[in-house]
Amino acid sequence: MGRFSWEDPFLLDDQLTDDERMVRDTARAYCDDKLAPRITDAFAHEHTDPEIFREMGGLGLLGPTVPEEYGGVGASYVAYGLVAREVERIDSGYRSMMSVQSSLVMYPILAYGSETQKRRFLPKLATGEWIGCFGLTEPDAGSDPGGMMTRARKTDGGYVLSGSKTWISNSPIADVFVIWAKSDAHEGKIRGFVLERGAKGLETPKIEGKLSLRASITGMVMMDEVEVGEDALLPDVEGLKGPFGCLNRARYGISWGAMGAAEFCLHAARQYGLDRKQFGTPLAGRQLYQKKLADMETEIALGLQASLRVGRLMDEGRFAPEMVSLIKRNNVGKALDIARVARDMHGGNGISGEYGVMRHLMNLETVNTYEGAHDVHALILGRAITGLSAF
Ligand code: TGC
Ligand code: FAD
Repeated sequence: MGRFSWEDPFLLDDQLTDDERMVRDTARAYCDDKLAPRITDAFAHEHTDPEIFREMGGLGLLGPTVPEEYGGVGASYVAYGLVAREVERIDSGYRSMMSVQSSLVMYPILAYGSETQKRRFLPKLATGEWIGCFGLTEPDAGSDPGGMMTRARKTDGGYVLSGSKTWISNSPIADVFVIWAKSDAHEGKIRGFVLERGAKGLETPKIEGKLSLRASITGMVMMDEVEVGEDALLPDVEGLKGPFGCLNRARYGISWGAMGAAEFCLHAARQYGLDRKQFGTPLAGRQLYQKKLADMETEIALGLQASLRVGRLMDEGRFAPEMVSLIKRNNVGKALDIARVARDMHGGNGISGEYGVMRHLMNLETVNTYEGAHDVHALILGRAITGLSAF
């Protein structure tokens, strides 16, 4: 007879390698010691601490899949997912900071960059000395990034970029900007450019007053005739498959991260129900309360197994983007439901910052929208199932 642990129902821990467990334990210890004590205050005051990049970098948590020669630790995608799960167990905003740097900035430079670009940017991004951001979304091009207006115009020595990106994580504090633009030198096809802080005509105003993801700073990237050299172009990719190649990795990480947030909510609701007595007994002893815990436990167990499976396929080079759409959509949607139920199970206390469940709920509203909205992933799957595009 096997053992059953409510904290690890399918013995996920047994399915990891020693190296993966080590990365997971490093991330967990850091999150418990350094991130958990900061989050309530950071969220309340909408404060993003750039020092967090340095701390994560020092532990090898930024771009962990990047090879050692460029400053990474050469970890597996499963290890990367485990890091996302630990970080998002604390807060989706902290995971956002980490996953943008890793999957949306370091990955495109590694996968599509020149040797000079890799050597210039990756080591400093890996240590967190430099902070990166990823500019795809525009005011009039969100779910449909192919409708972007940002243009790169060819000049003698390079390009001039004009346009504006919005809802860009990290942008107000970023040093490095991976920007996607339509290039007139490439028949109007989408190309990637790496811009640096200080370029004339580059502004990054903060978007104020978010009610979600308040520990992660978000802004615009406004480009008014920003001149860059030829060496700013990412040479090895053209078309939407450039940004989507990055999004596949980030969305995969989010599928793990959302389960981390959901696990926090399950643990919090369980403990609250054990401690809180009404009608003479602990709430956790009531059937309705237990059903909610059982539903949470089930969805988390299934979601984590699915992410692990896709992570293994990614490490083997056998994943398909639709698999990532399936787990990103499902796990985030389920985490959002779980956070809402956990908030309800905390009664009035559930709305206070102290218990954290309402913060997770508000964060997961963003996670459900960014990196492909919930319904957009349904349409990606619908197209794969029927062969008909319903966008
Ligand atoms: P479609 O015709 O489907 O494809 C155009 C080209 O792109 C290729 N492609 C992919 N390649 C690799 N991986 C994928 N997942 C790919 N999806 C598409 C495709 O093969 C084709 O290549 P080619 O060579 O034939 O040209 O394009 P479409 O315009 O119909 O796209 C529709 C749709 C809905 C799939 C897509 O636009 C979409 O996914 N929209 C959602 C947009 C999105 O996810 N934006 C994210 C912005 S970044 C962000 O949110 C960061 S938040 C980070 C944080 O803080 O954590
Ligand atoms: P829209 O595309 O206008 O969608 C609105 C609604 O319409 C959604 O419910 C959607 O599902 C639905 N919809 C859209 N198309 C269809 C359709 N064909 N059929 C049916 N329904 C449809 N972007 C970046 O590039 N970099 C970042 O770092 C980044 N960080 C972000 C951080 C935060 C906090 C937020 C909120 C967003 C961030 N984004 C970033 C932008 C994010 O990716 C977009 O918000 C997302 O892609 C959705 O685009 P949109 O907001 O324009 O919504």
